[in-house]
Amino acid sequence: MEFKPAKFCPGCGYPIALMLLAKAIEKAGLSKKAVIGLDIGCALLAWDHLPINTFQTHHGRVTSTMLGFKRAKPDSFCVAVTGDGGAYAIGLQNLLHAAKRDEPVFVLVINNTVYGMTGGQSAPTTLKNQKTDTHPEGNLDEPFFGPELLKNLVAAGAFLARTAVNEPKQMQEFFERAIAAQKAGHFSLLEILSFCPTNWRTRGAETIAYLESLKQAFKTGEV
Ligand SMILES: Cc1ncc(C[n+]2csc(CCOP(=O)(O)OP(=O)(O)O)c2C)c(N)n1
Ligand code: SF4
Ligand SMILES: [Mg+2]
Repeated sequence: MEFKPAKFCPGCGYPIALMLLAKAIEKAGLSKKAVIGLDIGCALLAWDHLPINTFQTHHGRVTSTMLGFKRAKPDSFCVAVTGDGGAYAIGLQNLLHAAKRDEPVFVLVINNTVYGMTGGQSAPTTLKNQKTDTHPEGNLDEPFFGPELLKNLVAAGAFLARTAVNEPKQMQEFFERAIAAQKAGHFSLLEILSFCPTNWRTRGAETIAYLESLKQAFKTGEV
């Protein structure tokens, strides 16, 4: 499996998650049937990174675009890749209804706790007291827990989970679970806590420590 050079910042978590996603798709024999939608945000930097067909969609509209594709081509494997802002702010309405209707799409949320592409503004996932460009004295709100919010909406058979880019085994297992959910006709959402050293203004080990600190607030595992 060949990947074109990534356009992400050095140390970004996106290419780690995307590489494991592509490998899980290949392992499941779905490389030809898979279609990946990329929301606006740093997800769009993956447009020619993977040897898998991709769509570029509008900000917050990747879930609805990919569920439309799935309805048109039911034998495809549809993935909607989005940032936390795209999923839980501008795209929340689309996401809630797709989950409630048990649409057979896989939503992959890369949660870096900020609006990464636009310069590190606060997002719904920004932690209380976290300093961002728009909250230099610290965010005032509690963060938003996407998979937990969907829990009471989804049908039996849907898959909801959270992991982190430095948990490759769990990521691999959850990709397999999400693929199985779509094969069985169900919705799935996996949130991956991900490095954004550019906007966190961290370097090296500091970046890993910051991701580890996020796990205190955002519990990993199946929801
Ligand atoms: C309708 C619309 N509103 C705002 C924007 C500007 N915009 C582009 S990316 C982005 C935020 C992306 O944040 P997130 O979804 O968390 O993705 P990340 O870049 O962090 O991976 C915003 C607000 C846009 N492109 N379209
Ligand atoms: S801004 Fe953050 S999320 Fe975007 S490419 Fe750079 S490190 Fe990755
Ligand atoms: Mg983000």
